[in-house]
Amino acid sequence: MAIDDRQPRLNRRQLLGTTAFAAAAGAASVGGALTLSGAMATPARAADGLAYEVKPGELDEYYVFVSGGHSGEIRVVGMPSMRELMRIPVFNRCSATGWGLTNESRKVLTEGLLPETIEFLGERGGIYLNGDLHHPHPSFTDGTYDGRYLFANDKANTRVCRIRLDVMKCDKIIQLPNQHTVHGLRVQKYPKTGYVFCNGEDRVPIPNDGKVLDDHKQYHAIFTAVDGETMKVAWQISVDGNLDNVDADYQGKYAFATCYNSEEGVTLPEMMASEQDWVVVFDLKRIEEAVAKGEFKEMGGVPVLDGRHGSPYTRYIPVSNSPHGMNTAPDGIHLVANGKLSPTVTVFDVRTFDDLFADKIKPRDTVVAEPQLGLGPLHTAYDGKGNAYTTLFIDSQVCKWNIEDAKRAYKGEKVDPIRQKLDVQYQPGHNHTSMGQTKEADGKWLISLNKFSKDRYLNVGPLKPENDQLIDISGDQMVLVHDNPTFAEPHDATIVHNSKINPVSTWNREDPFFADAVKQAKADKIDLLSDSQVIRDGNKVRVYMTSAAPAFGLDSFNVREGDEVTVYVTNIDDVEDLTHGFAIVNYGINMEVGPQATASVTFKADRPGVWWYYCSWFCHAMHMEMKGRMFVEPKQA
Ligand code: RUQ
Ligand code: CUA
Repeated sequence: MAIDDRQPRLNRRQLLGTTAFAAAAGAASVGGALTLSGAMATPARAADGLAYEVKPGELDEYYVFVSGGHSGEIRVVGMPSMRELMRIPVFNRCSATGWGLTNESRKVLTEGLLPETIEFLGERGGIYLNGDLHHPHPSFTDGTYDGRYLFANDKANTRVCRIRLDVMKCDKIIQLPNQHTVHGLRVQKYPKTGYVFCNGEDRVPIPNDGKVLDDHKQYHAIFTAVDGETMKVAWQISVDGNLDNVDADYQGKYAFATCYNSEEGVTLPEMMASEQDWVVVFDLKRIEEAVAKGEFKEMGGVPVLDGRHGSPYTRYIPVSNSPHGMNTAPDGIHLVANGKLSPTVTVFDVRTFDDLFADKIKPRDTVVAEPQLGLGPLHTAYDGKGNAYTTLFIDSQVCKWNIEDAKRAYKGEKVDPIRQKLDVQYQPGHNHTSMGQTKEADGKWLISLNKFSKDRYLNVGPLKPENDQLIDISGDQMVLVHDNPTFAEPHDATIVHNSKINPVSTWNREDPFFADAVKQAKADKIDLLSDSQVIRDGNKVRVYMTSAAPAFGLDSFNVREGDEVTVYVTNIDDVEDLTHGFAIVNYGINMEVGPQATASVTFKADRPGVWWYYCSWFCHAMHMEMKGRMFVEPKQA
């Protein structure tokens, strides 16, 4: 159905009449409801709204770290311009930077894999080619971002990564044992990160070696705490149900996760059978004490506790069927579990959790509000002024509501907590406010990460982009100011004030990222900053060369067919933004070599002949001339 934006459109509610009918339509066919959920006339921008145009040469006020979804990467976006500033390859391979090809990146991609995965990937090139990155979250100190690291999950291959924010490169990836997928990921906010909390979504037998197959009573879901400093698993705990999203408090005492499939079924009807699922709360101190006292089973080389019903380490709080997002408010008190299949969100007061664990109150006594917001609440963001913003997936709206009013209504007062509903285009998942996941929420901006863009952009074929929208929340009313297409696909994002992040412009020669290359050069008595030389070591050949615009240290080098060749390129330019690349024609090789960095790549010289190598970054007026030849001498017959 073609939509003509110049024609006034029917509001879906006017068309469908009742919410119940809309619910039925939404449940029966999201796609059907979608075509009707067009934008109402975009409200004029409030006269006192925030400036969102960032003029040429001006800098954005915020960094946004946006999940690249099943592209496997992180994207760094400036806000409010929403310009994409950089991509950080993580779980994917990257043709531009050589991520997945260079020795430095392959070390990151392989050193944290489980032994059985290394075996499994043996004939598959040794690395996973895909990842599904959902939740990027920066490290905290004292309830706010400290600019050290960004952590994220790979749902597809059960991995957790760490990105160094000083160089904006991934420096660690680990794969979690016992667990099957990592979905929700959040970090400890206080006193610091600390733990990275990883929700195991799917339930499988442990060990998952084929002895148990269809007997799903023997499946387990696992919650993992990774130590963000060492990137090692600190502990794991088994739970009932499938874990979805997670968050942590501002006190450093609890983590909490939404669970669906309390039925522990394996088919859709089984998973949806019961009216209620739950939020599971983890008592971090009790878990740490138990680990310290050795009260765990070691499985897959890590301590695993039993956190299922009746465990001293967990409490299960019933909420409506299939809750999704879990979001801690910047006030340090309230947490919201988002209903997804229920039109409600459930608000907890974290101060009640001590009594809950002391068994002085019942699980539902922790609930202080449960406002009904609309259809398909998925995630909630906050402005630090007492208001919450919840995405309504089925309604294609953001609902702004007031936490105190929701609490009063829960107590029976006649107040409506809902402040405004704004149409977004379309089907929002996550949403985020500026600094809103810290105690420094500033209430200026909201982004709505929408799963569908439909008619918002020029048609690019059957696969449409997703749509990130920027909303000014500084005034009483939310005002939509910008649309921004994104590629598969926006899940989650974190909005960080630019004062928190301080990246370097050139690499430090002592950087651990290429320490192996420096060590090897030292063993070969090579000074990487000045020497360009070929070292032969049996059929292993190490080619060292500098790169300084517009020339490599070697015009040519010789190897023999069948040699295992490692080329180390050191960019000795000490100039901001002077990156070189190193590509070998028809050998499938290209890599980034940043200013003052060393990068290396290893390959088999199995094609005799003349092979030009060239610089792939346009670095100089004579960039085209920055090249040389690799001579591969044929084997003597
Ligand atoms: S989840 S759309 Cu993967 Cu973050 Cu909610
Ligand atoms: Cu160096 Cu182009």
